[in-house]
Amino acid sequence: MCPKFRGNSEDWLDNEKLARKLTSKNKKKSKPEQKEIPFEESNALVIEVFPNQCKVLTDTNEKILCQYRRSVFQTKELKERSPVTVGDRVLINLVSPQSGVIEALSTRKNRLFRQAPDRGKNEIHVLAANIDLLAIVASTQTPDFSPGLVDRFLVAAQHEKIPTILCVNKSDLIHTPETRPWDVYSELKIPILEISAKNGIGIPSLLKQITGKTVVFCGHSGVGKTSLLQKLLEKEIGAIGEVNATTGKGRHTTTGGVVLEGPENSYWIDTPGIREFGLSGLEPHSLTDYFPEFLELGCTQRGCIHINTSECEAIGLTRYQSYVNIYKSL
Ligand SMILES: Nc1nc2c(ncn2[C@@H]2O[C@H](COP(=O)(O)OP(=O)(O)OP(=O)(O)O)[C@@H](O)[C@H]2O)c(=O)[nH]1
Ligand SMILES: [Mg+2]
Ligand SMILES: [Zn+2]
Repeated sequence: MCPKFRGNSEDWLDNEKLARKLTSKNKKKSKPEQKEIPFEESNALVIEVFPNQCKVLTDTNEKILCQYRRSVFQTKELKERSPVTVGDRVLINLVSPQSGVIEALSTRKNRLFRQAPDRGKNEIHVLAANIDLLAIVASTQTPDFSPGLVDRFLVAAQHEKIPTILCVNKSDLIHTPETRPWDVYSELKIPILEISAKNGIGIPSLLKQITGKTVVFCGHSGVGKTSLLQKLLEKEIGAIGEVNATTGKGRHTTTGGVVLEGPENSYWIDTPGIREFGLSGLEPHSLTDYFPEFLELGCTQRGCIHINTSECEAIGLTRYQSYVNIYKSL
């Protein structure tokens, strides 16, 4: 149940019509100031987000449903699809024992975002905020390993200086030590863990990397993000869906990001599988900075942007096609 608000209705996101009416009446009123507060003044962590409200975990360990106060969320240069995201720190006020209102948003240390699908160029979807580590989850097969998505996550994470690991799940399904399409990432010094939620391979090393941290698990649908978190936490946490037997693709079983509490102040975030990761807030000419293996090339030294030229030494590198695809999408 939504908490009932008895104050100024223009403050509320779920009452858009009334809000518009009231604001048009009071046009001369100055804009409310954005309330961004330092971390120390926040008292709760956003653990789940719904269209008009979110669930928070308070510092006194209670789970409370909260509504948003409109004035708290002035738009920034890039409009966000939702007022808060999982991992946000907020200041809440209780309206009743189970419900509250968000009074202010704490300044974020980082945010992992993509272009919001089906919205304008300037609208973004923030997958999570205040992240210590991004765990990009992929699978050896069903669905097939997808380097394009891994590269996009790497660029987005590097843009926000978020450390990253690559978890290649379903390692129980590969039996021969043939060359692996993820080998290129170990050359780039990205920690790779070949793991299996099914038989537990690699789970202890993964635990070592993520304990005590806020870690967001991202990747395509069906790669086993929820299965991994279930294995790590040794309890039921949410639905796990069979992949489609014909296409080998996941069925988008997890539908919203959720923060799960792990050992020793760990906060692990399960996210829904994504189809596309459109990069946002990036200049095409700066893209080479995100492909460290390009930097040493002679053509880079000569100012080459690695697009539409036969003199380019980047052609033939493993991630060249990824680079071109991302460049063109920008
Ligand atoms: N063989 C094998 N199957 C696995 C492994 N991990 C998960 N699966 C299976 O993969 C399918 C998808 O698992 P989920 O955990 O729902 O995948 P997800 O990444 O959370 O998917 P979305 O929520 O749709 O994004 C299920 O049938 C799991 O049983 C694994 O290590 N090995
Ligand atoms: Mg899932
Ligand atoms: Zn070049």
